[in-house]
Amino acid sequence: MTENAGPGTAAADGGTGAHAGARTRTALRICPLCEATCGLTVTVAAADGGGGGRAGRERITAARGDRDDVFSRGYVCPKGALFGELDGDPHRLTRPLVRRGGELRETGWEEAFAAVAEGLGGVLADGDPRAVALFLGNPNVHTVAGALYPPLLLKALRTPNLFTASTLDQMPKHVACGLLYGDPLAVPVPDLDRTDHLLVVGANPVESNGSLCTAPDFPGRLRALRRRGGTLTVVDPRRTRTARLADRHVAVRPGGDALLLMAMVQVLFAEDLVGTGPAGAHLSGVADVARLAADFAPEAVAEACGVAPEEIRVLARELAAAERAAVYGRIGSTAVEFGTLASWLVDVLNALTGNLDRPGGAMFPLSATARPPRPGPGRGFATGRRRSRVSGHPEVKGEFPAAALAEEIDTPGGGRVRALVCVAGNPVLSAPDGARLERALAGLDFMVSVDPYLNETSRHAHVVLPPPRPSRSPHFDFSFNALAVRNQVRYTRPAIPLEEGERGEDEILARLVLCAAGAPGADPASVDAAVVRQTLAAAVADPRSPVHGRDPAELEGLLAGEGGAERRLDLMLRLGPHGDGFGADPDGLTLAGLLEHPHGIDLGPLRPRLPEVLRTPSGTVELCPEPIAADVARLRRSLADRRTGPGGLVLVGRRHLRSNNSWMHNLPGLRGGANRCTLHVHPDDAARLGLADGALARISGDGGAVEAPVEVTGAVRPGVVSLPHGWGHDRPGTRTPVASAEPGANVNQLLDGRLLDPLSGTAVLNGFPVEVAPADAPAGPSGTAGRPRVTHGTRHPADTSN
Ligand SMILES: Nc1nc2c(c(=O)[nH]1)N[C@H]1C(S)=C(S)[C@@H](COP(=O)(O)OP(=O)(O)OC[C@H]3O[C@@H](n4cnc5c(=O)[nH]c(N)nc54)[C@H](O)[C@@H]3O)O[C@H]1N2
Ligand SMILES: Nc1nc2c(c(=O)[nH]1)N[C@H]1C(S)=C(S)[C@@H](COP(=O)(O)OP(=O)(O)OC[C@H]3O[C@@H](n4cnc5c(=O)[nH]c(N)nc54)[C@H](O)[C@@H]3O)O[C@H]1N2
Ligand code: SF4
Ligand SMILES: [Mo]
Repeated sequence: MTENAGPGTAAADGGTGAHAGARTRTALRICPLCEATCGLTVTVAAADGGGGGRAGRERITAARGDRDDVFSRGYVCPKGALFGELDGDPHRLTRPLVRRGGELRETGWEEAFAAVAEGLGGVLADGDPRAVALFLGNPNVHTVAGALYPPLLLKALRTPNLFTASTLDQMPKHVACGLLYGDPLAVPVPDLDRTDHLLVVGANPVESNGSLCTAPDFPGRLRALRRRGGTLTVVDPRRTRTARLADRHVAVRPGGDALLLMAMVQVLFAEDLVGTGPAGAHLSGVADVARLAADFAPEAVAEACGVAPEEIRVLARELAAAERAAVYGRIGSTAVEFGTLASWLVDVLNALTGNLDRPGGAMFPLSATARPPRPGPGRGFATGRRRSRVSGHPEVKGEFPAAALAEEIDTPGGGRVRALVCVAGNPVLSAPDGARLERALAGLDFMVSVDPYLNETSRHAHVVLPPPRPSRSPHFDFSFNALAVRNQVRYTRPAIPLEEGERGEDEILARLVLCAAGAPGADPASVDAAVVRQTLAAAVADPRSPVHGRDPAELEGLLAGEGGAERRLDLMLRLGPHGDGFGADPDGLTLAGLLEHPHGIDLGPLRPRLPEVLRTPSGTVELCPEPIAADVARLRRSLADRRTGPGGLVLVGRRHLRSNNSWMHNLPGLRGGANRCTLHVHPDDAARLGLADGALARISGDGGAVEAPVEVTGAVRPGVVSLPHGWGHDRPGTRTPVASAEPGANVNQLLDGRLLDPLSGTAVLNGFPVEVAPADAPAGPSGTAGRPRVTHGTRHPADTSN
């Protein structure tokens, strides 16, 4: 039996895309490329086309949607369809790189881990754990290893210096949910398939395929909503593809959402439209919210948020009138100046209109690997248990702002970060002021990157450890099942076994854990074994656990799975809310049972979960938490004091369907067309500023300046320009030639890292002030002279480092 043989996985296939006569088979693989988690059927062929079929030579020649997948039902997007190209990218690293004499050279794994043990060990030997920082990038939420090992790595490093992509993304939502529900991971999602009215705030799921809301074929689900007579409203300063599907598009002024949503709350109270519904019994602080919102009548906010008072009233009335409605916010509501307030208001609106925790509203999914709920009051959620060394940023969910990583490295003094472990991250492009971060990285005593590419960030590492191609990794959605619009569980084993000379990312990360723990020579399996033993010891001691009082050694013996990661998955499934409890519920989930269902197991529609999700001290949904109420003063100030650049311009980002953050620009099949790094400018602004379509514009911000071709389009609101992120592939020393051939500009160079949402430490990546001028024009009177000038195509100081 091949590794992932199962019904429908081992059949010979027509040989789509394979050489004539080549032996092919199909396999199942959940797509790891975005949060939609579509099931794919991939065609696997021997690369040499011969009959040898040596496992090490296999490759993916085609991918299509798995029609039998219980959740995605055959859906696939252009990225998923190109899974084979992505998987087979010849520029992926296949062997570790170690820096010797200033140059990164391919080595064997033992030599690479020895270099990590030495480099990391050298810094750790000084006895100050603060000297090592950990950066975790986005793909960690898309891999099994990224879910299972980073917490252990952090623990072994004992460092307070954790930085992740969350503070470039959704941290405001975690803070809002932490304060509201007592658990930052209790994030309600719109019950997409049953709602009658969806209000989308700052999300473009038709391009992004959805985020903090896992829903394969999000666009199809939006169309279905409209077909069943429901309505879709989109709040976005750009007329996006999602906005074009909508009944109503509200072109809010960037950063104005908190004002807009606050005014909607004011209208609900003023017009007596509040009706908290079934969740009402669990809410506290409703009257306090009314008091907070009182100053924010539509007339008071209209100018600042750019939405007419009457339109704000209509938005509130429609939300209140809908039988079942949900408000859903994403990047445009989080990575903004008032991200936590806006994220909080999204849930407040759901609660006040009776839509929190009811079918068709905003609901809490229940993942199969969730820890069993603990009813009753909890300890609540707080931030600021410690402060970052340089700027004194409060810790949030154990993290400091990604925007502060550079200063923690380049600012002298005790506790300075001297070594970095970077797992699946490219902060040089994804975080503010990459030029400064690059200079900082170049000065580290030691850096290790776990990354399949030699890119803008990993090029600074002393050791690069490449994970295998996704076809050779297993897939389970530890994160996204907890954000899915339907409860379901799916697991796919690697479609192709590891080649000789490859290491699974589980093994790579387990060995990093051992290096961090000062035991580099220990068996990586011991890392998983320790977790299993600790988890079982806690479970048998817990009176609420189905295994209370049982013998942990016996339970350990019952675990199935090939390797430590699978055994841990089995353990989590069996102790999870749908699990078999090691026999307590013979029909419950186990890994073995799940493997018998290669297309997944549907666990039904979302169900109301209040109050079991609550961990607040009061045991209620605390609708008006103190830190939020305090931040409203800042919101009030913004009514008078709007932040724009000299020409009245602010910049927002955008995503393209055939891209993903910084790391898919090296695939020819995903390049070109509209997926380009151009500056969208409204025709009025273009005329005013003398910007011709296709001409190069110079964009300046607090962190520097970049150049990009202008695309004049009515799709952006006047006063708003848009530049996508993840570009700027013009550094030397990378090994992504396709990306480098058309590098684009790094939008985050416009930021200096100081502009943050204070409650969450999240960088303001949308709605920040910029100045735009034709690239050949001299700097305007307001001038950017004296500021660092980093334009694409120009070598920065750090570029001389290798
Ligand atoms: N201006 C602006 N900036 C933004 C955003 C924005 O909207 N505007 N969006 C922000 C958001 S939402 C996010 S999530 C961040 C993302 O920030 P990052 O996570 O730092 O950036 P990515 O581009 O996702 O880089 C992921 C890295 O992981 C590597 N990788 C890919 N697959 C794997 C794998 O299987 N294993 C390992 N170990 N590595 C892998 C890639 O090669 C790449 O180096 O960017 C943020 N930056
Ligand atoms: N194809 C593709 N898919 C992706 C990604 C990708 O890079 N490409 N990245 C993945 C990641 S890491 C994430 S986090 C998700 C993000 O998922 P989404 O948030 O759905 O993605 P975006 O396309 O960035 O949508 C954000 C929208 O907010 C708008 N916006 C900007 N500022 C404001 C504002 O102040 N107010 C309002 N109301 N709107 C504003 C922007 O115009 C944009 O249309 O996508 C994921 N999926
Ligand atoms: S929407 Fe596309 S990229 Fe996202 S999981 Fe599905 S196939 Fe993959
Ligand atoms: Mo993200």
